[in-house]
Amino acid sequence: MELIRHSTNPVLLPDPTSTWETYNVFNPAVVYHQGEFHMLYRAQGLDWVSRLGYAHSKDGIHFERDPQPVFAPHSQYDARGIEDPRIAEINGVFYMTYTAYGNQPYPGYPSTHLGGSVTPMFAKSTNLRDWERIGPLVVGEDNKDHVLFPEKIGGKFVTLHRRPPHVWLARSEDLLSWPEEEMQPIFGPRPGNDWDENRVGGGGVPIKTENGWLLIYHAYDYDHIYRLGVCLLDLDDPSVVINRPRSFIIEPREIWELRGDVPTVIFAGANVVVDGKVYVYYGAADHVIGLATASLDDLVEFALSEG
Ligand code: BMA
Repeated sequence: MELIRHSTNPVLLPDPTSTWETYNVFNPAVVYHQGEFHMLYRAQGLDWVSRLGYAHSKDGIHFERDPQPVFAPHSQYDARGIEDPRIAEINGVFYMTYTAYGNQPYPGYPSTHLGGSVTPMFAKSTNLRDWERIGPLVVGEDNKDHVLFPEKIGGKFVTLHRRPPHVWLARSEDLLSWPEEEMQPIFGPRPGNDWDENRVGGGGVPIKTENGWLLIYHAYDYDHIYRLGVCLLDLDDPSVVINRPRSFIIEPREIWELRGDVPTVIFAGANVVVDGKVYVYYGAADHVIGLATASLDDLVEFALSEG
């Protein structure tokens, strides 16, 4: 099966009259709350630093944006940008996972070609506009694509994260301490399976279903084409992968997915379910935001299949 693109795409474009979202808007988090879709999206402007903008919508298609970003860098460890948010609501509090891109590596941080650092971070909010930083998952290693489950499991917060090239799971009592003994790899690239044979990373907040946690994840191949796929994780122990179909659910095809700031990228951190329909919002070519949907039943049926 494939996700169906909405006819009014892309749903969000850069704003050339702005200084902070001039060039790219992409990789959003979206939550559905009190009858509205709320989007926190990554924006790059004249200085190429990523900040998060806020937009909201009644129909999930036409979004109204705030004039200024709601979350911006504040230290040397995120000076180059706040990237790729995902938002889970747990007991009325919104928890955001995001990647802090710093201009200074932590001591011992593996050197990158750009000389900075990435840190998987947590923040929280009760109104989706004012965010308070909680702290990191880990520091000093290449780790991103972390996304919280929308409820505690076995009494603990559970997050997916990515130690290349695998998706890992981690557990915490309080979101502050993430013991290494509670971390484990749960799935990786599949050698020989063309579209997800190089790297994988978690997508939006896992969706709870009778058949398990439905996870939409991204992967790229040796041509650096980013696609989305699904898998099902055990409800009580999400480190157990119940099933993972062979094929993807969407790949770059439209011109705005094929060409942008980084070509051939579909990268999603948002999969909201409203009235049985899954709304997948994704960054396309690191330049604009697209929307594609599927019925939850169809996605689960596919997730249970060989695919
Ligand atoms: C990943 C992330 C995303 C980005 C993607 C494609 O590593 O950094 O922010 O969308 O690369 O460029």
